[in-house]
Amino acid sequence: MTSNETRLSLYRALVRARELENGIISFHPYFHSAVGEEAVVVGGAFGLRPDDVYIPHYRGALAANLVRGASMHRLVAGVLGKVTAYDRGRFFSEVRGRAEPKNFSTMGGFLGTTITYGAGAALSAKLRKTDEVAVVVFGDGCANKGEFHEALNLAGVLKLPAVFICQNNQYCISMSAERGTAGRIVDRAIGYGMPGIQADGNDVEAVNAALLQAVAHARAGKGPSLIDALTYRVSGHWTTDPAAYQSQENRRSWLERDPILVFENRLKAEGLVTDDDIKSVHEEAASEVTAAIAQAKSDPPPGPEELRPELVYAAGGR
Ligand SMILES: Cc1ncc(C[n+]2csc(CCOP(=O)(O)OP(=O)(O)O)c2C)c(N)n1
Ligand SMILES: [Mg+2]
Repeated sequence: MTSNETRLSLYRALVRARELENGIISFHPYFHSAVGEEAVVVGGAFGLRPDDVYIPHYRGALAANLVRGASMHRLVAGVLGKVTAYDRGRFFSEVRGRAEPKNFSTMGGFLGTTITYGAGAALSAKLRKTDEVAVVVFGDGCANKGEFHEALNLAGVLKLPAVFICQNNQYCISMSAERGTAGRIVDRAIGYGMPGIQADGNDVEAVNAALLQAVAHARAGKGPSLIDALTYRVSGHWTTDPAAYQSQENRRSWLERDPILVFENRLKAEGLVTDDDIKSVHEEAASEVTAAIAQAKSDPPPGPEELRPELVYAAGGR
């Protein structure tokens, strides 16, 4: 049974993720926003041990970094390509940056490949005879690539301590799941001999419960799991995409089940928070974001000395 204290920190993590997403959206024309999908991002990372490996989906990577303990300022500096970023501003992108030198993979632009990194990290944990778990999050579009099948087959055969989480927002750029995805992603778990969990991707507690169940399974040496966290991309593929190819009605109905509203309504109904508490959690997170953006904007860009490879490796960058 999760304590109310833990549930409230999960709530704060969810709001912090939303405020950070909104902060980046306010100035970034090509941000691949995870607004509306934070329950998968936060619920899929919350409660892991520091020595567990976490490999993010590119959409939501910043928020996942926060959950893993990264500095908000340094993450925003990464988006702006400033020298104070985790990678010292060498590759500016919204999805770079890491919490610590260990156990948080950065992203490449070649999607799908990270699913195999998840199997690889889990194989490493097993070969080193640890009880570490590797968690990898990827989109529904990525789940239709060869790497998904290779990674799940390997993990299934070798009973690797991996948790595969599909951030299923039902879109792959402009292609809807009806056009691009055969069957239900969760059902693919059977083919690879692992449990499949269908989670409500707009309910952070449901996603987190699925994560913790899958992690316990993996830690006990029972092998991998696949979590299909069903949500919806309520924004364009990136900030300035009007997403005219989406049905407005569909979008509206998912917006009514916004993950923040879902959790706030539950916490209020249980008497755990008041409207005033909610307001102050949002205000606190929003002012943290404003300060992080202001600080990162005034930071310097990397100088030519950053081109020296030995500095890059010393900084833990690539
Ligand atoms: C190997 C590869 N193919 C194509 C792309 C172009 N691309 C960028 S984002 C994206 C959509 C991915 O869809 P999904 O996995 O569902 O993630 P989402 O954007 O919905 O979060 C594509 C196809 C890419 N980056 N890498
Ligand atoms: Mg998608």
